[in-house]
Amino acid sequence: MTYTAHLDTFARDRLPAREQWPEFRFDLPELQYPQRLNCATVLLDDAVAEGHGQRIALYGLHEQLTYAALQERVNRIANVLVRQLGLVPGNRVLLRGANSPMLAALWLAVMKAGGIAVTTMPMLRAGELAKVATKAEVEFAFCDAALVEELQGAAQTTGRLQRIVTYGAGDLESRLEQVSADFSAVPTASDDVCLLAFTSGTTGNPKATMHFHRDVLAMADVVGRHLLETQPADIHIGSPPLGFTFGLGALLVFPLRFRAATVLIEQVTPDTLLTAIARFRATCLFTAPTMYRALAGRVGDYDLSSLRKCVSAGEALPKATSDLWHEKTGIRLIDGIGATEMIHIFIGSKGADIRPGATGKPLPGYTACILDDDNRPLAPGNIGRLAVKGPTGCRYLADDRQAHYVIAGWNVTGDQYRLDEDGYFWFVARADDMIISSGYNISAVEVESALMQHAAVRECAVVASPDADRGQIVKAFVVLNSGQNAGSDLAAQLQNFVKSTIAPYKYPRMVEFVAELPKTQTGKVQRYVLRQQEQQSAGSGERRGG
Ligand code: 3UK
Repeated sequence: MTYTAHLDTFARDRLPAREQWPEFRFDLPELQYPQRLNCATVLLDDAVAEGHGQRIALYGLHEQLTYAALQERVNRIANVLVRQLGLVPGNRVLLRGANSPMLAALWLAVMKAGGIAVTTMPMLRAGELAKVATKAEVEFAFCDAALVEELQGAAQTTGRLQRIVTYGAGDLESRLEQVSADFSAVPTASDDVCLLAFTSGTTGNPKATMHFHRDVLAMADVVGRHLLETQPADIHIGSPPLGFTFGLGALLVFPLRFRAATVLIEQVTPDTLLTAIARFRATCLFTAPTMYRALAGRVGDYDLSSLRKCVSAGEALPKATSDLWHEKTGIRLIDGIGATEMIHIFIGSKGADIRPGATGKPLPGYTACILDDDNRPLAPGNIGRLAVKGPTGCRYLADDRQAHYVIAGWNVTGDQYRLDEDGYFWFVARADDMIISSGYNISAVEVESALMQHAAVRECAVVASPDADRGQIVKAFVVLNSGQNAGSDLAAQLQNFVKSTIAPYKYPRMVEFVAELPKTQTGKVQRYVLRQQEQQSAGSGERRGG
């Protein structure tokens, strides 16, 4: 029997069968973790023991916490969990709130108490929260008082979530005064589950990915150490919620692991983000490609001289966006592909190794290849399915879809990629976003990247629209920059522009101007929503030319 500190074996019992696990590799010396490992000890208690207690760990808009103050806060929350609420190691604790120092402390306290954090996006509604609470069999919840209504809705429909403690309006705060400031971390196993992260896919039944204490440290020891080279003087900042593993790593785990600081702001808009970068003198920025485009237009109004690194993830980074940001700030974006299943980024490049337009090379500790339809690795130059293995990987909680993501030990992300002769990986499309028009394979993203180079275009999404003659045709949904006139003249201009930028057969035969694009809560464009819309209007005979 392997070592575990979990008295509640819910998560362990729902891991996929061993033969369905991906192959895990721990080739680097920094990935050799001891059998007993609590990630909160390494992230927090060790930092204080090493003498960082008086340095700032977390900056928020309303408070800032040193490493010592954070440790005390975390200990008190852990005591509330264990002594007042009765948490047993292995119990699930749902966390709901906008990014803030308190939310970060709550997450660390769940780790320290040996619980399992069920992180959620602040925008989720009662119906979605109900699915999460049911699937994860959640016992406890900490919720920002301002967001509690939807959670109470979920509690009513599911009968779960009977112990919700709110913060921000005094409930948790007064409990913290009643308990001790000392708490020793529960001696969890490195392979005890500590995090259930739901995938951002919005279709149907959500998938919960399961991550161990060692996975939390592995993302820091690969991405923080090798891609970002995080140093104690760094100050991280950005937009992804802590409920998205992109944000959890970038805005909490990496900075603490390397004794740096992080800025956690609740309402992220281009202006609040730029204001906070200037105010806190942030050094390392994390956000998605569309936000970089929005920021680029306003950088002149702010002092961004503290910024040294900027990371883009979550969606393909068009070369035009990378070039625009470079032109405006002098900083070349670090692109990285990550996934909730892999917990964080596994392919990316930094500094002089960056090739704008390519995602990059596998990070130290990871290997990647392109598989053909028979799951054989393809030679460079061919388009196929991206497959990866390394220290982290996919384990869905009790879900048959494990067999789709893990194939012959590889994690298969659902992305079409191409490898070049120099070992760089180039994003082609999400497998579902390939358009087949008159027998030609056309990548939606390639057409979008071309459109985006046109000065009138703010954002766009390209999808297949059913067509009687060609099977499918390329259709572009375009959001214009202000001051542009939507109309058939501009549509024709954009079509010609694409024809002169990439192979003419790829041009969008239909262009529709829209005020905004449908997006997931992690900021990804929902091309499938537009695709469905096209299928429905084709079915009902309502077709508009363009
Ligand atoms: C797409 C990218 C091209 C790709 C994530 C960083 O996005 C994250 O996780 P999700 O589970 O989505 C995974 C899918 O998103 N994608 C992400 N990054 C890129 N496509 N270029 C990129 N740079 O389709 C992937 O399969 O929401 C990102 C860190 C942690 C994360 N969870």
